[in-house]
Amino acid sequence: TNEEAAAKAAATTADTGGPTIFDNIIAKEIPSNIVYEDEKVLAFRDINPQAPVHVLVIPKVRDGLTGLDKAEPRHAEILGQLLYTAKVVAEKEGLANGYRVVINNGGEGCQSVYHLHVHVLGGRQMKWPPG
Ligand code: IU
Repeated sequence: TNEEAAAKAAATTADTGGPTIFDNIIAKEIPSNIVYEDEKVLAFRDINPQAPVHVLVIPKVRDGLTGLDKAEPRHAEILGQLLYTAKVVAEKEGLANGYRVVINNGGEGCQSVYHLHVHVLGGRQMKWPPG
């Protein structure tokens, strides 16, 4: 199925610590649909939305955060900013009836881009458990 293929693709993407497409998005070498931006974080619409609203919130400087599993005490502030920005984005997008915030981590978590990002999904009824 498509879902299995996606999971497999994600699981075979390695955390190399090298540059990712998000570097190009941050540098605005690749256009993105920006929803929110400040000094530290960027929020832009996912190119392959899984809900009517699907925004990614990322740190502008990766600082070793290829994934959540690499978090260290020094990252506490940016981690808080990412989560807080998820709330700001949800509000801005009018998700008053609820929304979901997701961080995929590693192969089994279906992570495909190794630059920490928080997904904000909303605008439809979510299901539980997630796939
Ligand atoms: P994941 O949690 O690592 O699987 O999320 C990566 C997301 O980045 C995924 O939802 C992609 O659709 C999205 N994305 C994007 O918005 N723009 C891109 O150029 C690429 C991926 I490559």
